[in-house]
Amino acid sequence: MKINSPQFNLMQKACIKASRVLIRDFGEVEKLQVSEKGPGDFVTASDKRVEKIIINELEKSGYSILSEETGLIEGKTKDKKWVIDPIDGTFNFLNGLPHFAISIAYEEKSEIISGIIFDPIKNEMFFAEKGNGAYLNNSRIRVSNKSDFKNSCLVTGGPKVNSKKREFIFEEYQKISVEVNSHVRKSGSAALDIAYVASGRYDGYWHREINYWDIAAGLILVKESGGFVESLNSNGFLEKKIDIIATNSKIHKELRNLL
Ligand code: LIP
Repeated sequence: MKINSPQFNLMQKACIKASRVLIRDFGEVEKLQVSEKGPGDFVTASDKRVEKIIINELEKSGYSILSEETGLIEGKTKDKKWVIDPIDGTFNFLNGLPHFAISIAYEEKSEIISGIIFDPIKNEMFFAEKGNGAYLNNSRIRVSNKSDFKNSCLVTGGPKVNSKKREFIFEEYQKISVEVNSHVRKSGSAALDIAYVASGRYDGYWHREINYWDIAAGLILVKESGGFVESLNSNGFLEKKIDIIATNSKIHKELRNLL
């Protein structure tokens, strides 16, 4: 592994520590599926538990922290920030589906410098750092080489139940599905969707109204693996709800033109 910065080492330590609890809690969720009350409250508590472990580790740095459950914690060092999603794919987790991840990114002056997306069940750690490449566990990763848009494998997510753009998002999904012979997937974890684009498993990803913490670590993964990622919003990635497209570069234009 070629990444050894202090920020990366701290993120990785926090991630591994939190993943032990996450794996244990997932075992519990599977048992709760069959109970009368169901796993709802337990999952909410687990999300918070995992977040606390990560924050406790990362706050040693003095940087600011933006996390899904807690929001923004101002640090002493204002232009350095951790962006955390303790469980990305919460609904999968709740349903006992083994497809979710811990996502942590390190941001400096509004730019993501490094990131980790860890799927603890499959034991797959995707990580990248600016200028130092992207990796899955011990191997270097690259985006796919496909340029034939009609045969590309795409992934998306949403819309949220309360989205004002719900109809539009469904129509867009249908329009794009037709163009790629129905090869559009919905996995329920945005972080893993982007990590899979970075590792060549998917050729492209788009998502309307996604939160920054869901995709922050993915941004550097796609860039460092040779892909192309952009926000469709006028405020770029500073928007509260981001419209994102991330591809292997080769099919970018075709997908972009449909959005
Ligand atoms: C979820 C995403 C999912 C997306 C949802 C949501 P959470 O994140 O990863 O793919 O469609 O809008 O944001 O809530 O599980 O961290």
